[in-house]
Amino acid sequence: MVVTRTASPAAALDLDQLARTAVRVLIENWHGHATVPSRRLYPHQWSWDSAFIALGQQYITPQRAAVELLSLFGAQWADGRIPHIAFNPAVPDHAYFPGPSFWRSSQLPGHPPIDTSGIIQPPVHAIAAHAVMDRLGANGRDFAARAYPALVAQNSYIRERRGVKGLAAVVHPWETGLDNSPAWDEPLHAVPADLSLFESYTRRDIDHARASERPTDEDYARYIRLALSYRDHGYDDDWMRSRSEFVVVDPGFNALWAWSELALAEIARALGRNPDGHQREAERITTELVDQLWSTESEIFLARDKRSGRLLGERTVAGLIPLLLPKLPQGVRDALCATLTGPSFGAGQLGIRGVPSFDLTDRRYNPRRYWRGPTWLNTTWLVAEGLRAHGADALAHRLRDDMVALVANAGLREYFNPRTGSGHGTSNFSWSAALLLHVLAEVLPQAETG
Ligand code: 2M8
Repeated sequence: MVVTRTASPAAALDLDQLARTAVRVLIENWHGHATVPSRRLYPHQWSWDSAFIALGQQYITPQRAAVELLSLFGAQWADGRIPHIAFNPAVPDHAYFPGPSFWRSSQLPGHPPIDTSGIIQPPVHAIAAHAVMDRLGANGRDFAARAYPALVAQNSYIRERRGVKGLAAVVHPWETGLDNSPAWDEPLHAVPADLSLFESYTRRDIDHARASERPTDEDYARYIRLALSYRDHGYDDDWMRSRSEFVVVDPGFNALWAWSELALAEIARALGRNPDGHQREAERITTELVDQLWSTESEIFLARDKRSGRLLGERTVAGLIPLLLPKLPQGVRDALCATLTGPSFGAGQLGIRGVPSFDLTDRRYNPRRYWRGPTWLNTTWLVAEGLRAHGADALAHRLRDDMVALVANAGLREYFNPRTGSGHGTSNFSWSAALLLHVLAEVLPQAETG
């Protein structure tokens, strides 16, 4: 990709150099059919990462972006779930924990041809598939014809196997993608933290990232316990929905499910199919989100703990993601924009870069610890897309400029301090590279590929 203009004359950033660095990271992290989020910390294919990554790969070659998505769909289970990790058989089991020997997917009847985890992640894949289909031009239809059935099966799984009162439940914090969010503290802390699990299992994440920027051992023990219980009940969703120690209805996950139905409507249309069912489904989920998860008092969407039935009070970036939905009532949309730009998130305000993952005014806000405060490029991009869907273009532009400035200042890090802009977590992180390319292509209309 060659980008020849600066985003802002004052900043005089070398955008061409930034784009070339991002391309290099995506090429280095590519393993022949898929891209690892990070070579050492996350050495396999992750589900929602691959969707964000495909949005950037399309500027290298759209064919590569198509392969990225199709290889993930190759790991889809017979019940339609797209697992959160597709393991690379060339990588040793101990390189990442929990690895293939923990999840034991190959012992299940009708298992996919490669080892996978058994939990899911937010369904952003249809959005990426729609973009890639368009980018492929004349070959887009063939790609869409292969992707569409996988995407429909993914959403059917979510509706039928994870449905709770018309919305979808997640049964593990990792399924939300915002693994360590303070929103999960209350339900997660009800799960016993059995540290003796570390006699049998070894964390690998803290070999590659600072422990102070990762979840605590207590929370990791809870993650292991929940995953073991799902595995040992044969990944049975009926059991999990009714009996798991963690069942949560997350506004981010559900908003992305609805948004993906809108993308599916576009793909269906391109394939000459009737898009109405997808459109109706998106509207239905939007209505349920507003009815069940909107908090008039907090002016943000909140997660609900299915076990207690209560809304969880934490204001996180997941509660802003429903901005993506075009049929949001105007009052909700306006209140959400006020929350986004107010003291809790400070978006667009002097001294704040991007959208912090957690409420700046909460005593648990931590600008360096994984999902407990830092700005991430994927969630910032999603909020910017939401603003654009509602015509708030100036703030959407500002958030995209923030993404570029964060990378220009700190590199392609996993996450960033919203106030100082310092980079944290792993380096050469694939979705940061991919979304940077995507934003540069959007911001700079004359961006060329080559
Ligand atoms: C993080 O999650 C993984 C577990 O899935 C981990 O901490 O080991 C999260 O940031 C998640 O959203 C992301 O998909 C994954 C890979 O980038 O890393």
